[in-house]
Amino acid sequence: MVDGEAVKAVLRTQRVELPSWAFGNSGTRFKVFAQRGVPRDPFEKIADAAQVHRYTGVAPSVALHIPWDKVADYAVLAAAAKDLGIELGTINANVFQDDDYMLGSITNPDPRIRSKALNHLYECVDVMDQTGSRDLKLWFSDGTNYPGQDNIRARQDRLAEGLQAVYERLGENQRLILEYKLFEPAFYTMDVPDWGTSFAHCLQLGERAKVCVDTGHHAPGTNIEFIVAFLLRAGKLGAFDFNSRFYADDDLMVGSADPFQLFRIMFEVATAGGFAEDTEIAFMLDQCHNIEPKIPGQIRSVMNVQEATAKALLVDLEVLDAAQRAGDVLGANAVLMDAYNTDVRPLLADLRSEQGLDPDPMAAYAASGYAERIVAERVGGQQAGWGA
Ligand code: RM4
Ligand code: MN
Repeated sequence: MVDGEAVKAVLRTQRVELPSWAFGNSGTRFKVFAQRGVPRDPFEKIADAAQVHRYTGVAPSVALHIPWDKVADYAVLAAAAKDLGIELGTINANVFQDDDYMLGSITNPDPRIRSKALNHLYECVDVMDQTGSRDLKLWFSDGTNYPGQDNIRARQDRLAEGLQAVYERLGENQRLILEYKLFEPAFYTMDVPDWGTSFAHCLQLGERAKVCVDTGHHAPGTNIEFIVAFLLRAGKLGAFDFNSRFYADDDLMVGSADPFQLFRIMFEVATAGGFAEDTEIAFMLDQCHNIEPKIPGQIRSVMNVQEATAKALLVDLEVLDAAQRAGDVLGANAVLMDAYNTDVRPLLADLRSEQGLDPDPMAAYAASGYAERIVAERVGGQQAGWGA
């Protein structure tokens, strides 16, 4: 039996980073539905993120997306976050929303556009210097739609060159986190389609370049926990972008489509020591709440991460190891399933009470009146979002 107190001790140190964009309006390519009370600027986004931390106690940072979260003075934004009890986290670059990037950003055949994209990435490093962020997370929409459209190998060369230039620009405590995605928006080739491509580029770059596993960025049926185990063994898992998917990059709430998969991923993290207090893994959410209210959507997501983590930590590793060594297939599998089938909600409720939090974060937020307040206060102005 795994000791519940030991599980709680680890859960107390767990940190989940929230995406600023989850608080803005979002939608599909067909329609963005506006919700009342949605933030109109980065300050209101961090205020909403602080609510999630207030009721969960494990979400003390928020990732920014530049230029969506562009402000005149990032020190002022960082100070505002601090006043709210949170901090600014990962900086996400955006080289996918400009007409110039139609044929790619740092892999574009046109050197002028490559240099424009690179300058944006440098700008993001400058922002990191002001916010004190450790990580620069890069996701490229670059790729091609048609066979023969561009030279696949030349695009890899340009990618390597661009990444190298940004990597050299980073300070010694800063990291480059390279995300991959199999398709969309490009439909024939993506320049960073899979973990292997990201891994190979990160290896070439050096120690401070790591892979980001976005759980929605794989082909259906991909064994994501295998990828996680492999990257952890190689010391190259830098971050998670958590979300759920049924079909493509659905960006639904983590743990909603396949909680068992999330458990299996967390189990690999646990066995590799990835929940240590000084973990190198950034546990982030990358989600959109198109039809559900955003702040409770984030609270629910953080709770789902906690539940999967608690179950993973409940796996009795000694008994599992003995069963594995004995070749006891069913016994070993039963150890995992016992942990997965444990209802960890009472344990998490206890933990929250011990931490001075409400045992039911969803109910506590609903009762707080915050949702009604932002609807009343946030009138006029332009709501945050990226439009359809
Ligand atoms: C991309 C990718 C990035 C995120 C953007 C909004 O699909 O997942 O991580 O920053 O979407
Ligand atoms: Mn992502």
